[in-house]
Amino acid sequence: MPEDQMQPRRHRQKARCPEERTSPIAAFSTPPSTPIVNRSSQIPLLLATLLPLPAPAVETAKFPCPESEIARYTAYHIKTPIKVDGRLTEAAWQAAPRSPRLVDILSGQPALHSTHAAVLWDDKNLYVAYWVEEPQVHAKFTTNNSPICYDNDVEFFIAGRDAYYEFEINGYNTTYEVFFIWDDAYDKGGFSQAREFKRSKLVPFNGVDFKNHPRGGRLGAFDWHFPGKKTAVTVDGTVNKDADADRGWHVELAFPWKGLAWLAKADQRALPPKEGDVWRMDFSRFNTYKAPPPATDSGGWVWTPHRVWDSHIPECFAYIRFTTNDVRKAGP
Ligand SMILES: [Ca+2]
Ligand SMILES: [Ca+2]
Repeated sequence: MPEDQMQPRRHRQKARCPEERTSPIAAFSTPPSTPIVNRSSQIPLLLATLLPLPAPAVETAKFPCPESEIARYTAYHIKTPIKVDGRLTEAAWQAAPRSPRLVDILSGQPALHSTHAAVLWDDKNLYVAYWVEEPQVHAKFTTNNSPICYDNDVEFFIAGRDAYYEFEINGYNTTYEVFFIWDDAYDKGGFSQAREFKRSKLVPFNGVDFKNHPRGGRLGAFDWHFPGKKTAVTVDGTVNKDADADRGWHVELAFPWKGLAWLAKADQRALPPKEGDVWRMDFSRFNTYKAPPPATDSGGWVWTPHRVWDSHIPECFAYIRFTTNDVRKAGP
């Protein structure tokens, strides 16, 4: 691609990683620069504070993402397991409903490049796929649990009632993961009794830009690894070589249901899920570059806009409803 047609690549201007301010991993991090304040996104919160609203509306207004914008998706069952090789060539992936093109996390406006996600499941695993359009594939980190949020990455969050799991991956199939427990559930939910969540190993976390979560703070297990997960990436193009034009990259993930036991515990969710069960999940992509003006690109693209620079709001995650119907019954 000629130089003048390339999108400018620059580092994001804003802190995003939870570990940046809280964990020992912060040693990796670049110093946060002056935050970009998205004033328009703060107006609904301000109004919610000032206006007397009926109870249900107040409940909704606690969170920056309007309930009406939150995506709803049906995840279909499959009988033949997915081969986690980064190639989304399975008939099941072709038949699975795909998310709309991801939008800007703050504005909800269409993003510069297309990104789509899909979810499938069988009795052993939850499967997630991403189709990532990227004319210049870049990746930096090659060691797992490096601060992938400073790379171009794809992210997946899944929430239980009292905890949630964060997963990030770059074009080199390098991953980063954290398990977050809500403070109020740490003792009540039995987490404090588990060796893997020993208090001395956990790091307090209070959100990125949404620091007034009604539920308060979280405790992050930054050394927690999802047991048995499989991840794969294929790149359609060349990594870190900008003389050519790439098509993008594909991400294929499998998370064994048994690894979700801590998320399912609080409200005794079935693993694997039952017909009609709903889990909250977030699907996003963060870039080290932004679309040039006049676009207002925050550099973070999501399925459901959060309307604030913060992925860590389970109440803004998409509603993923599981059906035992085979994916071949999925509509167009
Ligand atoms: Ca595959
Ligand atoms: Ca390239």
